[in-house]
Amino acid sequence: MTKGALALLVHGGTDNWSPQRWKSRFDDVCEGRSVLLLPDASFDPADVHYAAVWKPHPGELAVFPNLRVIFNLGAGVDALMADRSLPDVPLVRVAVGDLTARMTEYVVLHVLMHHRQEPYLRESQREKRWAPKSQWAAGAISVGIMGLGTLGTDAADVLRRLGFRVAGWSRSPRTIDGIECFHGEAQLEAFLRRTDILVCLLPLTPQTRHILDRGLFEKLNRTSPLGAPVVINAGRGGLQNEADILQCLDDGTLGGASLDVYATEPLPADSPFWTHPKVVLTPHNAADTDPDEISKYVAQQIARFEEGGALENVVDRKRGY
Ligand code: NDP
Ligand code: OXD
Repeated sequence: MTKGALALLVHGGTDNWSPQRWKSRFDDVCEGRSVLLLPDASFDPADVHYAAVWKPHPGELAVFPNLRVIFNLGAGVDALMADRSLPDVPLVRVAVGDLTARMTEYVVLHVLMHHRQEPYLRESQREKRWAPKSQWAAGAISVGIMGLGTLGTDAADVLRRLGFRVAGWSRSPRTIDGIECFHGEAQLEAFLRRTDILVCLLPLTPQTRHILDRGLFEKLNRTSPLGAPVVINAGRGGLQNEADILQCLDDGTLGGASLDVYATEPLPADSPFWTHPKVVLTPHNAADTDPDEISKYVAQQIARFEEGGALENVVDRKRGY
């Protein structure tokens, strides 16, 4: 019996997202199954049983009458959830050790960068200024992580082991060794009041859109050795009110920001973020998806599913993540 085809739809991203590269990885791991690289492949839509996608255009997935599973090739599914014509089949997202480790590297790098006053030290170097500032222990800094899911939990654990006082905020109650856990809107303010460095690893949903705004920044702690609080957003650009971030950096409500994601990507050339002295900017590559790892992850899930096993990391469409 011929195996149902897998349609591959990849739009945009770093060179890691080269569609040809994904096609060759999927060809390697999908033995006996045709892998159709869209939009160029010629095919009968009825043959497609699986779709592996990154940022498909709205409506692109609605054309397959026999689709069984959609695999998102990244962790965040906001682009898919915005597609009103998305077929009503299980939607699987990425939650694998490789991606998690990359995000933890990003979070630890940026927390340490602000904690160790790197922006100031690099500026001193450029100006040939020998001007050490007093240094403090990690234990003097409270890091607060919004989103205690796959990514937030791992980053929290590594930061805790580095000596930071770590708390996290989630939708439902969580218990994690050594991490102060807060949840729900009722506990958000208490979480913010104790936070010096805020890390955002939330998914973008109707509930979280623009959550990072002036009202939230004003509740962060201002009495740490850092002086003003710092925000690090590697979730999604839609989580942040960008005008508020800029104003809060300029009036001192925030002391610095590390941003990996933006309302518009690629970030427009005239965005003030590019040149703002208090912004450490990266181009949405905090944690890139690795085609080798993820093609294997998808192929294994399909094999298990076809043997009657359960799919892992299925998105709850009602929650939106
Ligand atoms: P998970 O689904 O595992 O975790 C999401 C966390 O956010 C959970 O703890 C969840 O709470 C919490 N959450 C969701 N909605 C709310 C809410 N309304 N209020 C409070 N907490 C909420 O996701 P991941 O950790 O795998 O990924 C998080 C996000 O990171 C992705 O959605 C994606 O946008 C982004 N990402 C960015 C990358 C980059 O390179 N910049 C790379 C990969 C991912 P609960 O535990 O109760 O469910
Ligand atoms: C993801 C991403 O969601 O790369 O995986 O942003």
